[in-house]
Amino acid sequence: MAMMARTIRNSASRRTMMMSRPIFGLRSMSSWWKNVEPAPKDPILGVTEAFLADPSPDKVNVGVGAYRDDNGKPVVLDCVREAERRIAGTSFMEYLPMGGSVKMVEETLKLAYGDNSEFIKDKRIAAVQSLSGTGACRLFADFQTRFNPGSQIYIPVPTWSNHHNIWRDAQVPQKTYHYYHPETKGLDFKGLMDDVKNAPEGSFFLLHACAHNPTGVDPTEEQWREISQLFKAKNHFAFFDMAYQGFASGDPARDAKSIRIFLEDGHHIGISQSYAKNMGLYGQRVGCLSVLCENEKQAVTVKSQLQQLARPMYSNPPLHGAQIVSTILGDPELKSLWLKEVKIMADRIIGMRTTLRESLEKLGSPLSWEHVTKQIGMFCYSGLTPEQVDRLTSEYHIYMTRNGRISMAGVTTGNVGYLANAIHEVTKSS
Ligand code: KET
Repeated sequence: MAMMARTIRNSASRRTMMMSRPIFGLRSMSSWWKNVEPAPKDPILGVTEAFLADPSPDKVNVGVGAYRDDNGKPVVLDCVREAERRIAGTSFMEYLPMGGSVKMVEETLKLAYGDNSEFIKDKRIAAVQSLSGTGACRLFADFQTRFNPGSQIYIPVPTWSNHHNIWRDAQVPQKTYHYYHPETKGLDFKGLMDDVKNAPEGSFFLLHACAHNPTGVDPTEEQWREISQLFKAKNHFAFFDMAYQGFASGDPARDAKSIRIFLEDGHHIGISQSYAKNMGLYGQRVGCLSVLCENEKQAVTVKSQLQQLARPMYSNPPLHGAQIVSTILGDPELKSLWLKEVKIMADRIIGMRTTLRESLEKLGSPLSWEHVTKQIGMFCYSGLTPEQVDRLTSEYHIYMTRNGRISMAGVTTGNVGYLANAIHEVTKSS
């Protein structure tokens, strides 16, 4: 009895003690995230946020690279609708393997390496389904840092802003190489070649396979050959980000030319592929990371490590988008419908480039807008300054990234005149 009383008294006094030192507990609970500062707005996706928040009926979004039809509406391709109809009956909800859909990956490799690629036949490619192009780049960056610790990545100036975030978060130090020449609004080929030459032997380089983002400037076939030769001489590793296959020429096979040149020259390359743009599967997050290896044995080993990286991050990739892709590419009829639809998207953009340039010229702009039609792919690197972009947004409700990049995929017959007029107004005195 006495012992029980003592126990009660003890636990009561312990409770009082805990209550009398709450400051420690409370303070730590309320200050878990005290040191967290607000993250800076993303230079691309932040533009979409600002656009959505603007109530103006005149507003135009030429920020993010997402294709719109001529009415400014997002597009679901007919081949995708048909693939979804075919999949609907199957209702398959199982996990995919860590490396994703084998069928989707097989078809995806053919697009990059070629239908009759000897590397595919010889099983020399380690490849996994990725969380779209971003996920493929990130998985590669993590692979690079794990198996080549201390190595750097050479990134073009300028580039897609997220490249910097991706390799930063993977703890890979970044170097840059010359790419764009602001005066000629074309490729700085000499600067690029010098940087490739001066980089330490065996460096990693990030290359845009086609339709360079944000400049819309690609090397010619001849220049790619020279770049490839110099990479060979320097023993550099080429990692190709191919987010816009089909958007440069309208033909995915032609757009893979840079990659095919490197393959012919015997490079062991890496490739990030994405179906966000060329199949309009933005939100499905379906893509592929591949690494060409010395032989089948090495490819099996490398793939096992890529899967090992994926497992603790997201375990395995999503299923539905992969099913759409493999249904389309695995059926000759659907595949040719897809190729037609890619060409329609690319051609609409090319048409809008001509109309935008002509509209600016008709308005009597004192500047040259030749680069609008010379550049290729989804973007026009307009040459507008950040201040001019700010004026476009505040005075005309036109939203684009502050580096002056116009997503031509958001330009339509309905808004091109308004856009040209606004650009003319903010540039005519410069
Ligand atoms: N690489 C490049 C060069 C690229 O422009 C993008 C997307 C991606 C990869 C990644 O796409 P994903 O959706 O992960 O397959 N660029 C557009 C969208 C974005 O910024 O996320 C853009 O530049 O607007």
